[in-house]
Amino acid sequence: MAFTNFKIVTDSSCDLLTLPAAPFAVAPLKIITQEREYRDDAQLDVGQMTAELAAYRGRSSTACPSPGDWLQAFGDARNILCLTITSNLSGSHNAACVARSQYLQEHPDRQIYILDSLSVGPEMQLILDNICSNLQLGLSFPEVCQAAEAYRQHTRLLFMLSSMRNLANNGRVKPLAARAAGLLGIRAIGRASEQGTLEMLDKCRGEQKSLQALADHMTALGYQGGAVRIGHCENPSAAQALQALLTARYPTAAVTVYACRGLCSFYAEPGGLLVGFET
Ligand code: X90
Repeated sequence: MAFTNFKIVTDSSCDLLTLPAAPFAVAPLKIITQEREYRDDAQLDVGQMTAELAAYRGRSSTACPSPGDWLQAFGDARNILCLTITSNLSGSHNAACVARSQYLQEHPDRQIYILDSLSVGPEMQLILDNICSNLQLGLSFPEVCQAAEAYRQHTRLLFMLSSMRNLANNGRVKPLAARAAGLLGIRAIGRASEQGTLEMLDKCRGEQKSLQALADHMTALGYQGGAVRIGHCENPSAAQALQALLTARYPTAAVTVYACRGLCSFYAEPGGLLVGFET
């Protein structure tokens, strides 16, 4: 590594627990019911949480990391690149900015660059990958930050959801938009808008048609066969089917599939897919 004391810090909406290239820390979000609180960290049993939520009838919500949680994740690093979930759906980005002010008051010689992903999950992972490879190439701190800003202009996020109940109940989408996804057999397809909000694109009947539609929307948004990350909530078969579809259509496609962690599982709900890709 070209410089010491570099740290990548993010919140748990990125679905990652470790990162190979640099010191890494995650500020956890929380999933809250009237019965208990789930901390979205390495100790969380995501399968158990999903099962408990499926049987639960009360209210449930989420909470972003506090400035204190962010400060803890910053630790004692001199150069910090901090990537957050979209500031338009969560207070996480704002809390990170508050933590930065506090941190710089105590350590005026240090640097914290906060990058608003305007997205979530798999698109954040692509940005983190870009940061890691530029670190390995030996770019300087400002160069790595600038490259990540530029790279972010060439990544997108699509989703396919069987239910948008948790999104609607927590005010992240209008109830009317969420209604279609609640109907039996209907999948809602949408994307993260340029402003980092949820934007509906399509309603499809059946999984096969929905996956075709996802691939078509990717093409329409400028996908040309680059990197893709597919995060799923309890739906590895749909994620793999989309992976197969994409590699058949784009021989150069580099597609990886993973299971969402807590925050994304809560909002994507069982069956949901999140797709981050390069354009
Ligand atoms: O601060 C908090 O409590 C967290 C709130 C997060 C709300 C949105 C999470 C979305 C997770 C669901 C579908 C993708 C939507 C993409 C829009 C940017 C994933």
